[in-house]
Order: sequence, then C-alpha cells, then structure tokens
Amino acid sequence: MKFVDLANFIIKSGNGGNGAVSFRRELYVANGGPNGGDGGKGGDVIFAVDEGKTSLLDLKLQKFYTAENGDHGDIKNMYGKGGDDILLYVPLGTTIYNSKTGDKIADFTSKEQRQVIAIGGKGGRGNAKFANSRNKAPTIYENGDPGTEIEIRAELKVLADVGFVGLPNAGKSTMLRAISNSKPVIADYPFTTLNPQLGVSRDNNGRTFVVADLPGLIEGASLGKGLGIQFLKHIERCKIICHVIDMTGNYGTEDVIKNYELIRKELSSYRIDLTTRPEIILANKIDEEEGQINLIYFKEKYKDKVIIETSGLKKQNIDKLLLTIGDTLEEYKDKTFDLEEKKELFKVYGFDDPDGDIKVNNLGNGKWSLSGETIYRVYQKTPTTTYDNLLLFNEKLKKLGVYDTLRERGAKKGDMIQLFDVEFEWMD
Ligand SMILES: Nc1nc2c(ncn2[C@@H]2O[C@H](COP(=O)(O)OP(=O)(O)OP(=O)(O)O)[C@@H](O)[C@H]2O)c(=O)[nH]1
Ligand SMILES: [Mg+2]
Repeated sequence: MKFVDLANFIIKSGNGGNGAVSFRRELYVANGGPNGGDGGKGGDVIFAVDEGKTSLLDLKLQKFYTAENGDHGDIKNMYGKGGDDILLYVPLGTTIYNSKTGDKIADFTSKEQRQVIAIGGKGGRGNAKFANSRNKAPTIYENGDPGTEIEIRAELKVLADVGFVGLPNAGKSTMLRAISNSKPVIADYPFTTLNPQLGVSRDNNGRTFVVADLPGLIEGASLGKGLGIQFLKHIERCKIICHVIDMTGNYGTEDVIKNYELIRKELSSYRIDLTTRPEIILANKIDEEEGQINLIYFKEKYKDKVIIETSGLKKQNIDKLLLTIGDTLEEYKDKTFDLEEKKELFKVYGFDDPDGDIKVNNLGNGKWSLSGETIYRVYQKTPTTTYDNLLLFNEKLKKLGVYDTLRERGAKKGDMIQLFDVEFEWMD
C-alpha cells in the first residue's frame, strides 16, 4: 500500500435555523403574545484522533464533509432541533491547514485530542424573544447564521519512535528489512530510498516500536540539498535517532569519523537541533573486513557513545540492537519532543469572525451600494421581511456608522441604496 500523507477536502459546518414569527391563538384570548421559537444551532465539524489510523487514506475518499443544518424555530415556542455534528478521525501526528490561506488550524499531537474546526451557525431568535413593554407584539426575528466552509489540507507527519539516518548506501533499508516486516527497496547505489519507509519491530522483551527509514542525507541536507530536509521533518517527533554508518567507508569520505561528523552537523543545523535526541550508533557492515578495522579506531574516538556493531545483511547483533532501542524508549517514554515547538493558538472558524469590512459605494445618478463582510452579516441575520425587522436593520446600520458615511459622502433624500438583493430609499 502506498503511504498517503496528504489529503485535500472541504468541510462545512451546518447553518443555524431561522427564528420563527408567530402569535398565540387561544380560545377566549383575543390577541395572544408572540410565541415564535428560536432556530437550532448548526452542527460543528470536529476532528479527533484515532490511534488505530496510520494514514489519511479514507479522508481522501470524499471531497466534502458537511455537518447538518439546524432546524427552523416553530410556532408555540418550539425550538428548532440542533444539527448533528460531524466527526472526522485523523491519525496521531496530523496537521490541519486552511489550504486557501495557508494558516495552520490544528495539530493533533495527543491521543485524546478532539477539536472543533468549523463551528456551526447560531440559530436565529424567534419573535418571542423580542417582546418588551413597548412592543408587545413584535414581528422581529433573526435568520440563523450560515455555516462556515473551509478548504482543508491535512498533512501527516510519520510518527515513528525511531528514525534511521545516515549517508546514502549506509545500509539503512537493509537494516529495516532485517528488524521489521517492512520490505523497502535495497540496491547497491546511493539514493535508493526516495520516500520514508515505516516498519514495526519487536524486541525479545515483547516491546514494539515504529521505525522510520529515511532517504540518505548528504552534506548541506539541512539547507535543502539532496532529498534531505523535506524528510528530516518526518523524524522531528522521533524519540531516538539511529545513526547508521557504513564502517567500510565505501560511500562519503573514506574516513568514517568524518562521515559521522558530517551527518551530525546536518542534524544539529536543522530547524530543531536533532542531536539533542538520544542517539544509537549502528557501526554497520562489520561483516566486511575493512569494517572491522575502521571500527577499532571509531570506538576509540567515541568511547562515551552508544555504539552497536551490526550487519543488516548478515543479521548480526540484531537482538542486541532491538533490546537497546527498547530500553532507551522505555527510559524516554514520557518525553515528547513537541515541547520544543512553540505552543500555537489556533483559530476556530465560524460566522462571528470580527474582521469584516464595510463598503459604501457611490454609483452616481443618486444610486449607492452597500457591501462588505460586516454589512452582509447584519443583512443575513436580520431579514427585512417584516416592518419591525426593517426598523431593527436600520438601527444596526446606523450603529455601524453607515448613515454617517452616507451623509458625509452627500447622499440626498430620494437616493436609492442597494444592498445585496434589496433596495431602499434614503429618507434622511
Ligand atoms: N556487506 C554488507 N553490505 C550491506 C549491509 N547492509 C547493506 N549492505 C549493502 O549496501 C547497499 C546499500 O544498502 P541499502 O540498505 O539500500 O542502503 P541505504 O542506506 O538504505 O541507502 P539509501 O536508501 O540510498 O540511503 C546494498 O548493496 C546492500 O546490500 C551490511 O550489513 N553488510
Ligand atoms: Mg535506503
């Protein structure tokens, strides 16, 4: 199966239901009071972590994910039913972006995480809510807020416990094959591995962990050379780095110490200093004679480091390697490396975003038009289909300073003012 780590789709939260206008009609009561109920809230679009998931594959099956609309309010003070939420499951490690703006919306880094990404529209209030001592029989009501639509890009960073890094041809993929059920391609030329490969391993104590085999790194990788940098992000969350070194010195320089330092330098100049992670060095290909000789002075130089002599090809020292990984993981099991990143505050998308604009345009010949996000919100919320609502709508425009602007710009009595699909006469 191809490893899918990117999905694009559209989500939409539900519209709020409209409020109702109605009046009590009871036997022996001549003029009943208002009893139009409120509309129900639209459903939210919620994302949650499913630990069992390892890819975004099933999110790619659909282009749209839509939560249910709220029902409209009804007579006799009946509230509209709220729309059902929609719950989308993502694997641990998924990052959600708004693909239009590029904004990061959410980062799913813990097992229980659950987050509303698009909030459903509020239900509109029915006329029962607008009665007061001055107006006992209002025909005021509100429309529900519309739901919010967002184009989503979901990205999955491979969440491996252990990352295999090293120069091309060092034997990383061969080692992954030797220790897991994964079958990465192996060949006697550098850059054989073009995409990160995952495998699940188990040590003799029954501890299991996920290992990621990365494409080979070269000098300058942290600056974007070779295939390096785009893949280093896959091991940002690895608890252990396994540095695989070809002890025969057949690739890179002949000097295995130089080869080792070169990769360390790349790991340390990455966005997050990866050399602070627990490290296990795999002195690899020791089945070859040259490997044995280099090993002696390599071990001499790095006395304090954890070095395991291995051969992926001949499966030498595999048990020891796995136990060392298992022990180290146990030691660091409560440590997460996300802490190095700044905790970001994400925005929840909904209809109430306060950053709208107001546009008053002079069209000439005594015609004006009003447009912009904020005006649209007021217009949509307060339908001008009853006299009371018309008054309320006027009041809201006045408060927003629209009338002052019209006056300043020279609107005259009898001018026509258009907004969206209605037209008013300016009576000032
Ligand atoms: N003698 C010997 N050869 C090995 C060993 N491990 C791998 N090789 C050989 O080295 C070559 C490269 O092995 P890969 O496992 O593809 O190396 P890699 O590090 O994944 O290479 P890239 O994907 O290019 O970074 C192959 O010809 C392997 O057969 C080993 O332990 N001993
Ligand atoms: Mg490889």
